[in-house]
Amino acid sequence: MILLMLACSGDAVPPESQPSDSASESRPDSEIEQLTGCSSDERVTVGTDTCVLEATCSWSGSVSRAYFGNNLATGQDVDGDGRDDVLIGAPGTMVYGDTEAFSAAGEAVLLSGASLDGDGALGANLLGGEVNQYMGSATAFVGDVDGDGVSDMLIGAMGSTVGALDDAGAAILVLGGPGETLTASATWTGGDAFGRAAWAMTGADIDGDGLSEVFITDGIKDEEDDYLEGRVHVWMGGMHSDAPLADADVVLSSGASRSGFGQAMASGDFDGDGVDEVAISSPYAASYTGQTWVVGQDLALSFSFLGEETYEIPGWKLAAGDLDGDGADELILGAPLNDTADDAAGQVRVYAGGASFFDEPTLAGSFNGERHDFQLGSGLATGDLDGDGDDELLMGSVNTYEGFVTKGGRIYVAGAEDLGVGVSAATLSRNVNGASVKDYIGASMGVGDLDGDGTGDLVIGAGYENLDGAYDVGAVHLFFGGI
Ligand SMILES: [Ca+2]
Ligand SMILES: [Ca+2]
Ligand SMILES: [Ca+2]
Ligand SMILES: [Ca+2]
Repeated sequence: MILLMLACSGDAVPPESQPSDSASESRPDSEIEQLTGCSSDERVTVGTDTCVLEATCSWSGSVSRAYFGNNLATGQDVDGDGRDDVLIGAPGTMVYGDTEAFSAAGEAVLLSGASLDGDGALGANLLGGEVNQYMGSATAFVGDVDGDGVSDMLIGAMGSTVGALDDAGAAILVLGGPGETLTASATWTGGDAFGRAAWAMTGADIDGDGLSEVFITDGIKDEEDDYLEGRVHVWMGGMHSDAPLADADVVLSSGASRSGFGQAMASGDFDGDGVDEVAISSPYAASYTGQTWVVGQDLALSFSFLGEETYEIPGWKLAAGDLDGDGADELILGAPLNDTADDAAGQVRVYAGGASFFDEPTLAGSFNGERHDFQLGSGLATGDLDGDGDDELLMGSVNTYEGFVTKGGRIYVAGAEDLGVGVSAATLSRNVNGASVKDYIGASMGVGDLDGDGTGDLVIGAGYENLDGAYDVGAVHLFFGGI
């Protein structure tokens, strides 16, 4: 354990002992000893320079490049037992059929919060069924779509073949409830090769009828990996069946070419009227200054605001949370290439929620990355980690370096007491560091009350973590709340 902690601290491990991109796998995948749940009775919380490997509970993928935890969803109860759960995407997972194996068919797997009462075993899953389908390329908990009182979920499969179109992608609605498997209730399919359906997904009840609307992005990138205009498809709450995404109840597009509309989305009640809105980013709009839209019940693209500087990619990630406890959610925007502190040190900006939100967004605070190329804002999440009723803000910085550990990644925790304009992330007293070179932690994380004690628990996805010498197996680590 001491050696592992040294790897996290980053100054005692010579570079030749760290894996590199070009090295071949040193052992076959079948020998990977997976991390499978809670290994300790000690409930570890996040402090200063906490190592991700100190987590009380950890899970991992099963093969090299499974990218287990590359994305995850939490903060809602989707199996109906009263405890929050975690849906983990592992889009590179190898899936074994009766006669053949499908590489990168992918998987989404549910961790029921209640399983932590036992050994923390993973539960129901949904497996891909074709090579490079990337099931679990995105995951979202979307609230109660069908009105049975249980939250529902969306699973993206970016590489799904649709008709003759490779890589058209699909978004799969799985209704919540108890069960041994995750079963598709409706599959919404993309219509463009390389359209990459389900790039981003969220759910929110924007008309206040008690049923969640779902928002699904596609058309973000072309075959050259260049950004396109992007589209956001909205299905109103209720029962749904299989359909092309193009047949959604409403299709939003900003009309700005190569703007990346829908790169990220976040749902929250920004004006505090008790009904949710949805924020949608266009990080490349307005000549690379970026534009963030917020839509309400009428789904009109009538409100937006611009970024602060060109090429900062504002809205690469978005989040919503009530940091100050006034009943309205703040809108939080990550601009990982912002240069305020240093080149691409990155910045996270917090816009105050409240009755005047739609008059003009007011900056309630901003955090700057510590150093050159740290890319603060490459991941965002919110949740109440200390149980005081107000949300904490979690900010990822995927490109940190610490001693010889380059690109290990770091997650900073900030509370309302830390809010100010131009605060350096270096001054924050709670953070979690990636374990080793190119773990890139900070892109994937969330907060859910998994153990039911009333405080949120921090769930960290480390999709690029190595295990047993195998590369990018990926892992998910749990730190209990109650700081
Ligand atoms: Ca549950
Ligand atoms: Ca439901
Ligand atoms: Ca609704
Ligand atoms: Ca509202």
